[in-house]
Amino acid sequence: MSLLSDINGPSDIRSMPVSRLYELAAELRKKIIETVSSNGGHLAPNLGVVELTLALHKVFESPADKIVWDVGHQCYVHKIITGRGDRFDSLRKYGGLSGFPRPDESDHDAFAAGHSSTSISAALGMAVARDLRGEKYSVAAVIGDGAMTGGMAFEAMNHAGHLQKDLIVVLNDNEMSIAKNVGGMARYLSRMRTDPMYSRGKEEAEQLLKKIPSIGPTVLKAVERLKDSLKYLVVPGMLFEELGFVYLGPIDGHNIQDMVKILSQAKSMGGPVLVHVITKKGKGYSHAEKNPGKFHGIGAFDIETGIPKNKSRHPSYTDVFGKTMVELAEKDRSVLAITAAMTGGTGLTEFAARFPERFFDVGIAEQHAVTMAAAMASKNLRPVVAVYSTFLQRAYDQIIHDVCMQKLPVTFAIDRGGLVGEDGPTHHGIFDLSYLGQIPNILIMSPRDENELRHMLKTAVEYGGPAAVRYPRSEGKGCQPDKEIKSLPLGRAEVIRDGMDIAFFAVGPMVDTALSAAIVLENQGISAAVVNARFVKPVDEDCILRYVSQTGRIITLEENVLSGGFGGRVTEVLNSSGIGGVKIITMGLPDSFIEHGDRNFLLAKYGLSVDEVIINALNLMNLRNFRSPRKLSRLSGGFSVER
Ligand SMILES: Cc1ncc(C[n+]2csc(CCOP(=O)(O)OP(=O)(O)O)c2C)c(N)n1
Repeated sequence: MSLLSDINGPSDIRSMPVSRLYELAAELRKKIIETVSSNGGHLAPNLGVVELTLALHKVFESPADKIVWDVGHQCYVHKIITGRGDRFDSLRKYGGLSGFPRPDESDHDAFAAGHSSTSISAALGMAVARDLRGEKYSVAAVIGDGAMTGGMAFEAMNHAGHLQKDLIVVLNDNEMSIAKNVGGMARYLSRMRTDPMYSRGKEEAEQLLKKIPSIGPTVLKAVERLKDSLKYLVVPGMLFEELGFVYLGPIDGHNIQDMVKILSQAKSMGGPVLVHVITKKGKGYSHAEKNPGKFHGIGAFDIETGIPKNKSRHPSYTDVFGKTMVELAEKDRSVLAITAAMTGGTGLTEFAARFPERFFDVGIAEQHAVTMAAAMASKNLRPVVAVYSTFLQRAYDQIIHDVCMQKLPVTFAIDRGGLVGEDGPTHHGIFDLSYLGQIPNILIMSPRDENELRHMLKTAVEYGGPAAVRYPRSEGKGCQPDKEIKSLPLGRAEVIRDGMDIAFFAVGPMVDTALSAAIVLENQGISAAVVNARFVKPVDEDCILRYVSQTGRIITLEENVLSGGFGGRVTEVLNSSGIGGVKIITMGLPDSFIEHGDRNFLLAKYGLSVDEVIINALNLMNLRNFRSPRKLSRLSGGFSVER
């Protein structure tokens, strides 16, 4: 009989003896491995926090007490034991459980997340609200050592130490971000784990704690005394103490008894307390333990061998970016690569190995990455900041204030532009064309295939000012790479096919959607031009105006929110041209956060499909008799969605 089937909520965890919780931990690991092996997801981070999550739920009474997960990618155990176990097989699927905490999914998800280093700020905000409203509950933030490298975490620690609110920060230290963690904080934590001086300090602290009969203010006083007596030499966590936290740890994050003890102490102490917990990323699944980076976030895989199930046929845009960076760096010694803790994810592994002195992993610190790149560029280097679209949002002011205002030659290689699929709203890269498009001095490009990505990268690096190349999370088309990487003519679109009745202006992968629609329309006797925009900023005004006068009908397509996007820019060109009577439809994503689900499904759902382009074209031409989706689907062979 499985223990898990009897868990209906966290009160069942609280009433279970600790010895049985270990059996439950084994069942949880099995369930998580099975589900992620078929749905994909964050495996290694979740396997590492099984015991920690059980201990947290034994000590804190969720949802009255608030557990705030940082990034939130490690919340699977929490989801299963807070009443969502029966739906866990729907994880990351359209309409199913999200892979991240979502208060609209459950009261037990105290705060939404997906981006790193927000948990301490969020927990502090809750603690302040609790006290102002005269309420009583505990607030605990759970943050990884990787997320601790993010500036926001330090800002929040600094402020929390100042406010002295009752607040617990659980530092889940597994020595890993996605890959090996970087920097002084990582070194500091590692010293606490291994340095005998620190261990001795810890033992002495434990002895002292044991001698104290009751917990509460007495403990605080004792810890204060201990801190004074051992001074800076042997008190572990002195950095946190200086910030105004009481430091407890380090403790074994796979030992539930110890954690329950320390977390209970932390809960009753008052003031800000940091509990330092040591865990093993990927714990309990040998492939993930051996290779926690690969199993950090993974698609479907075979449990036995650990090998991914879905082999891609062609190199991804990310792969092609990585190779091109190596090619560019071979020829130009001023080319540098910068990543914020995403070396593998952004395709820079080979670059890092080939050019270690020109490669910088800054930790989860996008803002710092961008300003540092600006300064490097000001000193005649050509930094390329490789970053996912969604995480670049963090560095908006740095792009404006440090890069664009000074017209510095920083290249932004923006991966995961557009819908990313199963990771959902926190990870879709659907705002970048808008948020970058508003900034003066920046060049924005988006390739229609991986070959064009190569040319755009060279164009960006040689441009001499701020430039962005935005590409999707997908495999490439397998096109034959051109022998030479060449610079593209600035601000010029590419006419892929001419047409007399209507013109499609499309960005990035949407060019192929437009092309498929044009072929279907041709069979119906409609002549549609297809233009690959290439440049989202500046748009090719001449080309737009040429097709306006040739066809009088324009459809724009982009995988970005419509608000402030490419279509808006084309409309502005038309408005300021003074040409009247032009029929235009702008196709893009709505003004809303898009849920998680299969990327192609979402594209179809939100109307970025061949069928929808055809319908819009026919509408513009007043030919409404083709409106039947079924008929269209037959014509286009496309992915049709009931609406
Ligand atoms: C602002 C931001 N940048 C990058 C990421 C991508 N990311 C997700 S998890 C992660 C590593 C987190 O490491 P850690 O906090 O130690 O958690 P662990 O996975 O080791 O448990 C990174 C870089 C992110 N979520 N948010």
